[in-house]
Amino acid sequence: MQFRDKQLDLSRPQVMGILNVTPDSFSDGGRFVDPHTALQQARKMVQEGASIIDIGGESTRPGAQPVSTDEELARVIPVIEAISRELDVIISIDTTKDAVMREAVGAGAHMINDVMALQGEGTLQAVADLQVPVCLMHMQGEPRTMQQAPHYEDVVSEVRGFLARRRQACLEAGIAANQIILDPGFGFGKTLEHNLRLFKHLPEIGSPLLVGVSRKSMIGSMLDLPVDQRLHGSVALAALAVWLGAAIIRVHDVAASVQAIRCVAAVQRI
Ligand code: PT1
Repeated sequence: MQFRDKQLDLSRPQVMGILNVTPDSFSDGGRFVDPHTALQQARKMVQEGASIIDIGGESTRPGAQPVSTDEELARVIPVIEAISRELDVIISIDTTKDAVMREAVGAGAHMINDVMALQGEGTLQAVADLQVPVCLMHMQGEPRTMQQAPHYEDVVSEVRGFLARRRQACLEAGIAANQIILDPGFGFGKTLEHNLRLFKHLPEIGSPLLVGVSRKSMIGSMLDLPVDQRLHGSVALAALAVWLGAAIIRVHDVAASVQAIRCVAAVQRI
């Protein structure tokens, strides 16, 4: 897949490193708000094997409160500028706002990661204008309330159907078919059973697929462990997602995930 001036081979699994520049993120909140600290963390993730850095200035974890456009821009733009200047890596902007999408690509971002799948005002047009790859994610509800009472008749077919409709909306807006990535949205308006059912049926969701389960509460529920002790569960599910065909794995712990994924990919390719 082409990401502006950079090419990424999605026939091999790729790791997206998470860089939260929010004071309230669920697992590493406030640690990388300063652009210099953020750049150091990005550099470490690139050295450990990440091919994409996903920068987010608005937390979307369960219960999170929205932030203003100005606040989000003030957090992410200096970090995008620094990484774009200093590192040879694909920069993803995790946002639901059209203004942030446009400014971020102007500052050097290569792709859009939207947990609202371009349903926000002006976002379909922004991505159509910018002509960069986009990740469309499924969510039931909105972050503040999405875990209150998630409900599906058939979670796999509903998530697959939603993503197929959002892909179609993208095509009709003028976004190229080969620039669209799909994501079932683990933990976004889903119970543990919904998350596990989606995971087991990952190959039916569509492709190429991005999977993000790193340190999430689904792992906490299965293992009865707090967020700072979910590394092993996260790495196990990253490896399994690759086995089930995921192209991009979104993680906090890049070194551990890259090692596990390389081993799975070696078995897969023989
Ligand atoms: C994701 C994702 C994301 N996750 C994409 N972008 C988050 N494309 C942010 C919990 O249950 O999976 N895909 N951007 C983080 N969101 C959550 C959701 C964090 C749930 C934690 C939980 O603990």
